[in-house]
Amino acid sequence: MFQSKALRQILPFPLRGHRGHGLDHDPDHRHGPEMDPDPVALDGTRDVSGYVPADKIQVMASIYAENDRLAQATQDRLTQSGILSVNVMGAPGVGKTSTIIALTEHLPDWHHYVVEGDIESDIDTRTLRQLGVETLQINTHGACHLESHQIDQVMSDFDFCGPGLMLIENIGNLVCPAEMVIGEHVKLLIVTTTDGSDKPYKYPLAFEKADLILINKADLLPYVDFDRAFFMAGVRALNPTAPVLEVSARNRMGFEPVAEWIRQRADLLLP
Ligand SMILES: Nc1nc2c(ncn2[C@@H]2O[C@H](COP(=O)(O)OP(=O)(O)OP(=O)(O)O)[C@@H](O)[C@H]2O)c(=O)[nH]1
Ligand SMILES: [Mg+2]
Repeated sequence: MFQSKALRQILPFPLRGHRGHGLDHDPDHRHGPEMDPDPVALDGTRDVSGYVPADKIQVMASIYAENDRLAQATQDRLTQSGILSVNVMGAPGVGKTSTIIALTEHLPDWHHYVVEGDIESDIDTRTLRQLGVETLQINTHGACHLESHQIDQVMSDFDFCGPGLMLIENIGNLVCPAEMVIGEHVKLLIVTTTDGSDKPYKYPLAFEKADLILINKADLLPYVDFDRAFFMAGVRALNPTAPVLEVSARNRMGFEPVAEWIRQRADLLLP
């Protein structure tokens, strides 16, 4: 069953949610401590997410507190430098790097600073550097999301030469990156027409937390069965306000309103 009442209300059929990311309670809740100790649901399906004993709650809380403190310090430093930071999230291959390239082209008067997060390799970093974009690489060697201490470490390696835009490509993953703040002003979530319109229902936290949602690969809409109405019903049940825009990063289509939204955010959040 869905933890989110809003999703339960709009669905005509029962689906199973991720218990570790309940949306009806503490919005900062992460893995573990609040889970139902009985892993067997009424419909007979088994929750294998694991129950964490109460004596571990304190340890989890302190880990996230330190992450959040460092993230706030990074955000403050970027704000003072006039740099808007964007946490670019989405599943592998949705077009995060392609979108970053499109955004640098659509905001040509800004300085661009990119952090590339990957489990392994520097393929995307090399692509961006070849285009002249200042890019630093973080490899997590297994971890499914970036953390704020990693951003804090690369901040001093940037040669900040003025106000601008910092784009942080998180690890390709629609689950874990949504749980962590890493110093961003804005969470940008990218999904694609090719991945199906059921993603808000299956991965609700990312949609709930997003400030801006892009549906990429819009050029492929004629060839896939992406159901806009079903997708939007799920998004709006979780997130009533985030703009949802269709783009094609490959064809550089639809990015004018995205760039304008980013300009407005910078006007709002930066001195
Ligand atoms: N048709 C189409 N293909 C796209 C579009 N955007 C990206 N692609 C293709 O999708 C593939 C993945 O794009 P990337 O930008 O590397 O995606 P990513 O999310 O950065 O991938 P990872 O870093 O591996 O998680 C590439 O082959 C792109 O050319 C689009 O708008 N339309
Ligand atoms: Mg990439």
